[in-house]
Amino acid sequence: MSLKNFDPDIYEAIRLETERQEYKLELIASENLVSEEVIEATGSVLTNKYAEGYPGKRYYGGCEHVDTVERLAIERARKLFGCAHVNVQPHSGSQANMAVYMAALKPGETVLGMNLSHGGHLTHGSPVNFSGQLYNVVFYGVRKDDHRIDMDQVRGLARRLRPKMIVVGASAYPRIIDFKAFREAADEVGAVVMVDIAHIAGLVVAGLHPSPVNEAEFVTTTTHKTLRGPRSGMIMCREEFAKAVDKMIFPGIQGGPLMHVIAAKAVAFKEAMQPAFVEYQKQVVSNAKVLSIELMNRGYDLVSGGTDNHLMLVDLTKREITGKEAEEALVKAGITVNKNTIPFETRSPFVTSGVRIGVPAATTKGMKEAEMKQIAALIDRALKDSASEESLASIKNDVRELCARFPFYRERMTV
Ligand code: DSN
Repeated sequence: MSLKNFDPDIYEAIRLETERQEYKLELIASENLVSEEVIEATGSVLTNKYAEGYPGKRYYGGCEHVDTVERLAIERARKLFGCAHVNVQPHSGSQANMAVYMAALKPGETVLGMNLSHGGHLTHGSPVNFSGQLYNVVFYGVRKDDHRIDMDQVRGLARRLRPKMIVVGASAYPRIIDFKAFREAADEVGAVVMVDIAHIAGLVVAGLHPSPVNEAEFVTTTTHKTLRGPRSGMIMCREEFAKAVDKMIFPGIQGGPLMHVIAAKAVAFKEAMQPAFVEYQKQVVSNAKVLSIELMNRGYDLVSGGTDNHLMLVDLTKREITGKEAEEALVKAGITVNKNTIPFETRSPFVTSGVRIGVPAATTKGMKEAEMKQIAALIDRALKDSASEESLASIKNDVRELCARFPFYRERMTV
């Protein structure tokens, strides 16, 4: 029996979500659209298999084929990132980070992490997250004048507090991160470095952002953002930490690996090895640049005055609209973004003074510089006319027309 007949409610929700992804403009910086091949692997019978342990050393029989899958995923990831050891089992970025912390730190030890409201991440020490509850996390941030990471502050905190670990990486930072500078700051005080490249992993693979692999003991990532794989996580580390990391993922914090997702990661890594992937990432960077310039030309302030990567943060402080209102207006206009705190934020995280905009998904659909100019105009119209339901509905039609020119999951919609 098909899903459509057995469970029409779930079938319909999936169909509507496919339609949303097809006809709305996806500008959430952490999202992307995976290939049919990645979907096929994710939806495979590998979901049935228990494979606790690692290839060749499992706690269950019948693992010969999933061993092949996991070995390929590991081999491809090692080649792609040029790292010594890889664990492809983390179910998510959060679990990847948790495993590294628990492998390298004892509860209560001091860690430096980037302030969430300056662009950091929940798992880099936020008090509402396990990372902030288990460890003594002290935050560094960006400078007030140019919104670049304040390395003087990082060095100063490191010298004063002598942390065991410095966590590097961000979820809303539009500039290149200087991993070497963090390495030097850590070496001065004998700290280890963990870099979370979840947002920029695709750019790193394509050589469009420096790689932290030679600068950090640990590198973590999700696989579904610019890397364009299934929703999941991964850890890379130096050989000396391989055992500790593997033991912490399993049996430390996870049980059976999601072998269907590991297969999909392997497929995505193969895709990332193709020359077309580098071209895609170049287009991402170029699209972000054009969109940022077009927005600034329309009078919008961008945090740090622009972008070097796949995302930008619009600072709405001087406009009569909050991040929450902007998100709501844009969503009504068919443009999906998320409200976001900005550095030195004065509003609550539920309201915020910014919106984060990213181009990885739109670029995957084939949109280029010309479409970015169109998108800037659509965003501008929606923000200016946020109080008019009629205007927002008309922009939504224009967005639908734009998206209709870039079919991606069209065939799935007729299933
Ligand atoms: N929640 C992701 C993001 O949107 O950046 C990070 O985990």
